[in-house]
Amino acid sequence: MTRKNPKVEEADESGIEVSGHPKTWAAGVPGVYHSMQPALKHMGVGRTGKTLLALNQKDGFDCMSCAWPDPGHRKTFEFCENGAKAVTWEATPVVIGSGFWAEHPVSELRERSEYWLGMQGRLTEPVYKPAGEDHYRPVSWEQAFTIAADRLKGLASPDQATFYTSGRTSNEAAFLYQLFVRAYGTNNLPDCSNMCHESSGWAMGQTIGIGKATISYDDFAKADLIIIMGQNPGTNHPRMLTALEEAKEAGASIVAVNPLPEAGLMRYKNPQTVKGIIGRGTNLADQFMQVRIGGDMALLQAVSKRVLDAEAAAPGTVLDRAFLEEHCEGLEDLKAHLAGLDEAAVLEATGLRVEEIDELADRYLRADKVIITWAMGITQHKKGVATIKEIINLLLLRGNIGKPGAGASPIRGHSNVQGDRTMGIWEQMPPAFLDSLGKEFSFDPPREHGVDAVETVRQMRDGGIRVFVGLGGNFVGAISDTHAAFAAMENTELSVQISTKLNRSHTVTGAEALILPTLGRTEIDLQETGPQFVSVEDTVCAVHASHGTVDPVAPGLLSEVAIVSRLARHVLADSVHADWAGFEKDYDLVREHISHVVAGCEDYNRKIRQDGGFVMPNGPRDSRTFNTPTGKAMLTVNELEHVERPAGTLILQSMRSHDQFNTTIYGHNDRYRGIRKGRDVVFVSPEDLAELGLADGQHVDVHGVYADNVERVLRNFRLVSYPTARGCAAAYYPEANVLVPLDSVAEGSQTPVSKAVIVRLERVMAFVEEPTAAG
Ligand SMILES: Nc1nc2c(c(=O)[nH]1)N[C@H]1C(S)=C(S)[C@@H](COP(=O)(O)OP(=O)(O)OC[C@H]3O[C@@H](n4cnc5c(=O)[nH]c(N)nc54)[C@H](O)[C@@H]3O)O[C@H]1N2
Ligand SMILES: Nc1nc2c(c(=O)[nH]1)N[C@H]1C(S)=C(S)[C@@H](COP(=O)(O)OP(=O)(O)OC[C@H]3O[C@@H](n4cnc5c(=O)[nH]c(N)nc54)[C@H](O)[C@@H]3O)O[C@H]1N2
Ligand SMILES: [Mo]
Repeated sequence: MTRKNPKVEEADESGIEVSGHPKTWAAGVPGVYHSMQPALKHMGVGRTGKTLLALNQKDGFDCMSCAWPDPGHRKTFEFCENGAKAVTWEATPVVIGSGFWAEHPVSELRERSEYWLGMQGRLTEPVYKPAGEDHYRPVSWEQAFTIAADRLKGLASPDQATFYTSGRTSNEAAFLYQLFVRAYGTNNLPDCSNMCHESSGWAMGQTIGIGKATISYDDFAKADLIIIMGQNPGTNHPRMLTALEEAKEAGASIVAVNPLPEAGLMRYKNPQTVKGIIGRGTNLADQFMQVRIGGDMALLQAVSKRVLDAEAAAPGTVLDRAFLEEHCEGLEDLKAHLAGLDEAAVLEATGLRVEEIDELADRYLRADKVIITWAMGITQHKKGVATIKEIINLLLLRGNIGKPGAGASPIRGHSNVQGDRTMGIWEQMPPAFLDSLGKEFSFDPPREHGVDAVETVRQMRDGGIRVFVGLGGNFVGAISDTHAAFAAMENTELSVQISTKLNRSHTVTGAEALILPTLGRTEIDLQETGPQFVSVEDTVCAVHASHGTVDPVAPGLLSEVAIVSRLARHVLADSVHADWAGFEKDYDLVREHISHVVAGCEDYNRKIRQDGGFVMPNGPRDSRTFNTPTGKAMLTVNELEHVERPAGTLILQSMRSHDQFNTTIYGHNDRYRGIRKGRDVVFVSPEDLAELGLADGQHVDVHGVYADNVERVLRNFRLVSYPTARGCAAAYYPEANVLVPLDSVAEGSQTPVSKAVIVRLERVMAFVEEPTAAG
């Protein structure tokens, strides 16, 4: 039974409750308890059982909350609290009924919070907003495809359209989407990865020839040392804590590098074991390094320098000489460069003590097998690419790539963001891929690079891009410089969003707008030849099938594969040799093409049906082969630079609370950081508060400080005294996006610098304790 148009209260940000200190442990019994509650409440026992018990099981569906891999030995409850929230949010039987659109003008929806929008329930029918009107109205699928195809065909050049993808999209839908877009005539395929791990792809591509993790799941339990940098697994990859606990039990030590003492990094109570339920849990991090925001590059250089110094003191005993000679280039240049490292600059950049850095170097030297993992705290920086290159340098020095228990491991975000890239979702796919795509479908794919996410906003703003199509995601909600992004989107002629639920990008639109509702991953995807499954790739390159298990929330929903195929048919007719009508009936036909086009996916239909799927080939991991111009792994020289902070300012990072998935807000608590009933907070250390003459509980306007003098400000945020690194601050994403200038991007990858915004806090004296508009 579905329920329509529920009444949802906006949060009252004036009622924020702060406990004042971070939790020191994560998960445990409250984890399981918290996971089940929303599911039972929103879906009832039946739907809860059919979803949560199928989550990450071999014949069930892949969790959409993150790209963490499944262990070979799965448990009955192979999910975490936040996975359960993601499933509940999607599989909820609450739907948006037809009456909703007449009741709520777009101008009103625009003022609503992301929380309110998401809580309205699942989208169930295509809707269209004509130019000049303030309401969406239901239309038939045929009308919707005709409108979209007319506008796309009417553009002077295919490059006037852009086709965004968010990382939940399946391999099958992603493959068809990029085929459609390239057959239409453009490489304008920006994706969420541009805002996420793009820096990892760049740095790793240039140094080791592949932009993916060089480890597999089992390597964690074989490692001697695991260094976790710029990542908050307790909230964002909770099942990683189990792998870390197993690694510890097998003897590994763990170092966490983070400006915040994040709960999961400190201690973990495993909800799957008796010890976890009744005991103190496992102390995870053996060393916590409270680095200043943006200080990682300096830290890594300092550790590499200590490694080289140790080798100089006892030649032949420290470096992996055989590996370096056979497989690497650039050692002498790196040595020369690091010899001149300014240790005072390192201490300034990192905010750490010499002994702490020495301790990490010592741990690194004592370990034979080292894994370094990282996420947004590393990638979303101006020097993100260079910092990741320093991770690679450090690993290469002692041969920590391409041997068991060791490697470089970017921990991906969206559950299939890695697979989407493998399938060709990238504005710069290499010629070999384009050649084989063109050959398979008898056409000549465009060769010129397309636009990425930031460039999409620029070109929409400047009028070059006239049509925006989004396969999932919440583009204007997720990208930097919110107001600039809104204005850019509103400058287009048509925006089309293929979505499961309502979000900001449905309320800030082109002159005309379409919403095309789609099936989620939890749902049974029944087509003419029977129920279909899709496939996904996790952060360690394992590819496997995902089968929906609950009935679709509404009868008229189309799958992503069906929507893309039908849109392609309407736009392209039969201009490429592709059986668009056949694809949606039988996804095996799509996979057959994937077999021929995507390297590593040969014989896809067979391999995907193997127990547990298969693992993509990976040169560095499998055979220490490096697909670089020289065929060797590159040690690189990167000029040290750290984030400058003018007097009176702080460096602010934007991060996720425990109650959100990216722009989706499940609730207003951040349990592990002791925040309840609100999100408009800014975390600052007690010492900095004192220095700035401010105090916990006061309200401030947070001003971005940039040379372009555009006013970027978050109003009326509550100060929270919190043990973050000195000189640093933190606020939640997506709210903090307003502070990040569009042109503030990582060098090379163009990833918005979401983790280092220079801000000035201005006390709001006359804060009136009443609800702010729409939270
Ligand atoms: N429940 C849940 N799961 C998710 C998501 C979600 O929103 N909710 N999002 C998914 C996605 S798309 C992604 S990309 C991942 C994101 O996973 P994370 O990268 O863990 O996400 P963030 O909340 O951005 O956390 C960044 C972490 O880096 C630290 N940090 C910030 N700046 C620096 C720095 O300069 N140096 C260092 N060393 N650390 C720093 C922060 O304190 C924080 O712990 O999670 C995925 N999984
Ligand atoms: N300031 C700041 N900005 C950031 C970040 C940050 O840390 N700080 N992080 C960045 C990162 S890492 C990322 S990945 C991006 C995220 O950017 P996006 O991926 O664009 O954003 P999401 O919030 O994940 O998208 C959520 C929407 O996806 C739709 N959706 C959910 N499931 C499905 C599905 O199965 N199919 C389809 N078609 N639609 C679905 C729903 O409508 C939902 O509202 O944001 C980036 N922006
Ligand atoms: Mo991400």
